[in-house]
Amino acid sequence: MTITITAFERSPDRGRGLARDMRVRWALEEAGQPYDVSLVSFETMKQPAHLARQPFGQIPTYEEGDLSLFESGAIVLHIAERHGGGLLPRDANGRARAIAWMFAALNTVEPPVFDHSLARILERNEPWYEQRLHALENSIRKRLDSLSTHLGDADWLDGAFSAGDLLMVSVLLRLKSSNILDEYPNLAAYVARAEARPAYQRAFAAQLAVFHAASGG
Ligand SMILES: N[C@@H](CCC(=O)N[C@@H](CS)C(=O)NCC(=O)O)C(=O)O
Repeated sequence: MTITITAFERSPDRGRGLARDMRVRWALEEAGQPYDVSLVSFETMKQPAHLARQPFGQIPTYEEGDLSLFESGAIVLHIAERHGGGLLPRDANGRARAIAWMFAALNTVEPPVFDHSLARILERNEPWYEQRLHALENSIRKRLDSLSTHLGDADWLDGAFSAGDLLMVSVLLRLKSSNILDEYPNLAAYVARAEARPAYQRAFAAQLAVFHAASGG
């Protein structure tokens, strides 16, 4: 059954792989599932046809037969459950823990990381920018301190690579353009380890090709 996802026609991140279609592409590559991509403009995303798939007018969405999904975390979980790819452990407890890490990535780590990237883009000229940035960096450090302690010398968060790692790394990648990640050598190595995965590289190349095509080069 054909899988179709949506992604930005022209990603604001200029092909750096930070838009949330990247995590879905990556999960599909891990699971060895071919997929089509429907590219949407910001304008199209707010039209009824897209809102019927994604009530908040965002990307990514996922369609497979009569299933239509939104929310990148839910999509990655669906791919892991239906298509495997080793994204969830076979044993029930390991699987529950991997799902807990998926939630931790999206619910505990992503909020301050995302606010930080947004502030760097949208709030740069505000008089309180430096204070806000400092506060956001401290919120991020609080999370990274704990994450770094948990990871220790391990390769992945809980045994073998899982959808929990996929989402956690997808979130941490947003920090690459700041220096915060470098304060945590084990987390920087964790991100690099994930980026070296062939599935990640295929997904990254695919989204970059879209950006190059849209930019005429
Ligand atoms: N929680 C949603 C967030 C989706 C989201 O923020 N998508 C961004 C791209 S990464 C978007 O479509 N932004 C455009 C907009 O909100 O108008 C998910 O994980 O899928």
